[in-house]
Amino acid sequence: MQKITLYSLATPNGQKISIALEEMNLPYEALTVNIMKGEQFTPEFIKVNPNSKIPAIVDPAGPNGRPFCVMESGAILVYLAEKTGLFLSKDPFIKSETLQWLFFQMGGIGPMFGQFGHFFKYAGEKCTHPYPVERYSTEARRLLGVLEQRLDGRTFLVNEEYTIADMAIVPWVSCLDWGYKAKEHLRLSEFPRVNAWVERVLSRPKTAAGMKVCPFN
Ligand SMILES: N[C@@H](CCC(=O)N[C@@H](CS)C(=O)NCC(=O)O)C(=O)O
Repeated sequence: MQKITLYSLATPNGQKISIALEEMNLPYEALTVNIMKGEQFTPEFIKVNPNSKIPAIVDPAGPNGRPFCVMESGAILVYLAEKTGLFLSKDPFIKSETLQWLFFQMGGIGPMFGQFGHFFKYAGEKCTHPYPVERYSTEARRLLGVLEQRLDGRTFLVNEEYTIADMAIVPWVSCLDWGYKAKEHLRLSEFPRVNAWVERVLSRPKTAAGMKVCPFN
């Protein structure tokens, strides 16, 4: 099988895709796009992702047998799952539940945690008003509460099956601690089922390997 090219950086959105490539045993070549240096705006990368964001992939053997570019991490996860037949069940019930939690990440966890991280960790000098941190902390904790509830009696987000929904959400939740250093601020210990699920998911060797692809130097 020809190698997929992954354009990424070890941010939560990037990690989702390297986790999936590892877990699906797909051959790939990872190219780091340093978004701090503006490499997402080069003409070469814009041909792959017109939105200038990581992650993106090029599959040399796309749906019509020709090279195919895929942007948007949620769409990439679905594409890879359908290509391999892994981590997205064909059973309509399980498939819908997986997509619901994947979209919950794409529309909720990602944007809200991302804004939280921006104001909590990075924008301190530019914005001294407490409102953004308050707003996004409250929303981040609310979303963690939804996950805590969902994980009551479940091993993974969709019952006993490890799916692309877990792959999408775990990098964002773990980033609250290792990336944003917000463990105390968000009182993460109040979400024991979420913490146990993060540990369970990150103890999978391939998922752990995927977390380390395209590191920040
Ligand atoms: N909705 C997009 C979001 C991707 C995204 O925001 N990527 C960030 C890194 S985590 C990025 O490339 N930022 C560069 C920039 O905004 O210029 C996805 O899920 O793929």
